[in-house]
Amino acid sequence: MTGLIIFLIFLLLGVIIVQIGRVTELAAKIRGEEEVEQQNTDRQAKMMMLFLVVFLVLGIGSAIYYKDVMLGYGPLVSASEHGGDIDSLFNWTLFFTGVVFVITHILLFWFTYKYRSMPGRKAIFQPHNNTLEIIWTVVPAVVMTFLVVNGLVVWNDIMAEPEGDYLEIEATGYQFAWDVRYPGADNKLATKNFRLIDPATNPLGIDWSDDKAIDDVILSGADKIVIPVDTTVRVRITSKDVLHNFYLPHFRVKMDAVPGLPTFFVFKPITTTKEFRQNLKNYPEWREPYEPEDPDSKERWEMFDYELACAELCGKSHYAMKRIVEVVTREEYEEWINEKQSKPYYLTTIRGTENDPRKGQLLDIEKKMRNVELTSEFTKAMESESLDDKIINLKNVFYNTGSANLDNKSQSELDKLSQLLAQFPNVNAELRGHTDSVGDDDLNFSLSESRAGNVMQYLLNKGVSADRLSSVGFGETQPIESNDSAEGRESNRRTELRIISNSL
Ligand SMILES: [Cu+2]
Repeated sequence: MTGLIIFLIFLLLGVIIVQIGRVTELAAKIRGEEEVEQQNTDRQAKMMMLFLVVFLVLGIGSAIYYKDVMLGYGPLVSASEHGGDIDSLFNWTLFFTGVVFVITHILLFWFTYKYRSMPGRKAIFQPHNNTLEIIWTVVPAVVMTFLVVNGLVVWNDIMAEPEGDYLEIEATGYQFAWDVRYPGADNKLATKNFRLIDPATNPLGIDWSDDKAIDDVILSGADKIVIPVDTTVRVRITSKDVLHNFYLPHFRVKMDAVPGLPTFFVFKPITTTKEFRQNLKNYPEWREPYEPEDPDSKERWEMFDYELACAELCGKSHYAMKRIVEVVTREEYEEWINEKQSKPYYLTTIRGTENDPRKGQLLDIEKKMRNVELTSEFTKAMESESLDDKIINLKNVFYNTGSANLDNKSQSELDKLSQLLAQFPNVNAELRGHTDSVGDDDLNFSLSESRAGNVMQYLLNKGVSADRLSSVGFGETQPIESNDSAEGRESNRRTELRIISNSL
């Protein structure tokens, strides 16, 4: 309906213009061409002047009126360290081009008015003027040099490789999301190779044989990027399909994500999301309800978030690449990243699969994680009354196949266990061996017995006193899973520690 009305309005306007033209033509015939021509020229010259005034007043007025919604003005000050420099570049450029724009437009329209055609007035023909040529070459050259040199200085400053400590993360754009990678405890990102890309198991093409890959955190299709305040952040920016652009408007960060050509941007956030919201609160327009229809709506400042936007038209769902960027204190960041680092991508998705180059090894990070887990299982077993809790499955105790000899990999778990036993000298414990159902029952029974015995011997050698420990073998009599599958049998072949008494 609105479309139809707009169409009719334009149609009417067209008709009116045509009609005015006809009337003017008729009037010209009646009054004589020249006189009408002169009247037209006068009218148009005055209209030009009116246009100039309205245009300048509206243009400059709206810029001032809306300045608080523009980056760099009002509440939208830069949230990064270098952002102020970029804002100042913009302001210098705006100043020079603005001044020139206003002056040239006043002159342009004023001249069309002042030098409009008049009876008896003749234009001067001026083929060349050296002074004028020099002025309009030198002035722009000086201004341009100032702007370009200033821009280069700022650019080199911003694009310099960071000195000292920094956090490096990686953003990989694709239609239509971002995969974000954080380094693990080593603070280093693993190398990638596009030949290793596999949509199902390795969407980023990470080289799993690189030890730096073990603890990398991958947020696939990340809905949020969290970064610590007052920390230099270097973002590696890449793309897997078409051109994207990594744009953080509030931080004045903007860089193309180019397939096959890694780019980067270094910046330092200086305002946390919470601080930024508090600042917005000082502006009345930000205190309006976020959902005007909803009486319980929060105010706009409360809903504010920094955003990551793709600033390159990359396809039909280009808009869907918008993400939240949260700047938090260092403590909050530590908490967040520790939680993510507790389940790195490699350990949760690649470990033990055919793509795992470290099959059969026990990794340092796994030992560390197991030590933490074992400690908590051990303390729980001491405090709990339930028999289930009192029995701890010694997950990382392994034997050579078909023999009772301990595999070297078991060392870490058993050393931790002996430490715990030393730390809690009132705890007595029983070691319990189990096998799967394959093979002769009696042999399994004696195998389980000697395996438990070997574990006990290891602990005794570590200095645990003999009167605190005992060992027993159960053979295949106590399966915890079905013996029909290989995984089930693997779970059934196990050694346990049962806390017997905690005579405090
Ligand atoms: Cu995009």
